[in-house]
Amino acid sequence: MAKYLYTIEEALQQLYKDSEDLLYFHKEVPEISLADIDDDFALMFYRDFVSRNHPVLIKGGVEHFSAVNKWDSVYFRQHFGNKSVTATLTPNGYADAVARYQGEKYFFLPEEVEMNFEGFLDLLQRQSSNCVSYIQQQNSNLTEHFSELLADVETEISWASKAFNKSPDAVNFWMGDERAVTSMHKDPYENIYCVIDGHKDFILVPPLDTPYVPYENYPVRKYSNVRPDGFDVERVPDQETISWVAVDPLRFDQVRDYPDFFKKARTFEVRVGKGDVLYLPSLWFHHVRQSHGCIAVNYWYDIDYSNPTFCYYQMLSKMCTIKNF
Ligand SMILES: O=C(O)CCC(=O)C(=O)O
Repeated sequence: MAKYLYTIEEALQQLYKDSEDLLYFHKEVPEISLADIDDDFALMFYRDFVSRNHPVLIKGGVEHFSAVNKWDSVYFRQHFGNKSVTATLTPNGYADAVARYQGEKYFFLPEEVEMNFEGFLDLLQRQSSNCVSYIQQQNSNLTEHFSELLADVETEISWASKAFNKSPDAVNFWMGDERAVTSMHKDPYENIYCVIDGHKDFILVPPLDTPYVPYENYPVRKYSNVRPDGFDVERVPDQETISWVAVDPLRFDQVRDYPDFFKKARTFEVRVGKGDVLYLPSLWFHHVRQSHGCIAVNYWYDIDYSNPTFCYYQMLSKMCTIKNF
């Protein structure tokens, strides 16, 4: 059997040092402006960000969408009040997230409820305690269910489609309560995230810091019958447990449980404002908060599986998987 000269820990230290010196020395998400978007932008975007798997904030990147001047609660109520939408409901704002219930930790899925847009906007406005609503389906709901709104945005982002050499797999519409938080996770998608109204606050952690992002196995449950005075909890058929990120980057009371995350994982905080675009590269961990009634549209482009970066991160994930006894 081959004898390796270095331990996994030594190799990970080398990775940390090199990425600190070469990749993440700016410690922040670079910002460019709409003025930089010319005919050559796709090439520049690919060269400077996609090929480096590095996020970038494009200020005013979708300012030209008519949605930016049109979409808000009043507009939706006037024009699409009767339109059927699928909203998710939770008692605490945490959908697809870990929460304590009767003394145990579970991974909770939200309740999904079909209602008309007006009903959703009423819920949003009322902000009842123990009932947090969010339109957050990631099934290309904008193209599949809100096609009336497509004329106010674009079906794809031309410079991104050119750089990725494909069209998006999904275009998603988001609108929600400021209490609705998306817990830390990663996706196998190149994400072009556009804020139409309000703002979103992202906390990002690069995939190179996978060694410091703890995962645990949780039993899965689903909220049901969420209402101001309570909620029910259901088992989910065919889904007993899930492995999910155990840490919440805002919960400093978790420092003792997950010291490596708070000491070593590099976090990049970025606010995406009205009309701005965030390029969130595939496999970056992200945690997301929002202003009340924030509206966003994001374009998910499938990851390039033939790129060595994907294989490399797969290997890193395997190396860092710890056996739980
Ligand atoms: O906007 C959010 O709440 C979450 C966005 C997200 O997780 C994504 O686009 O992958």
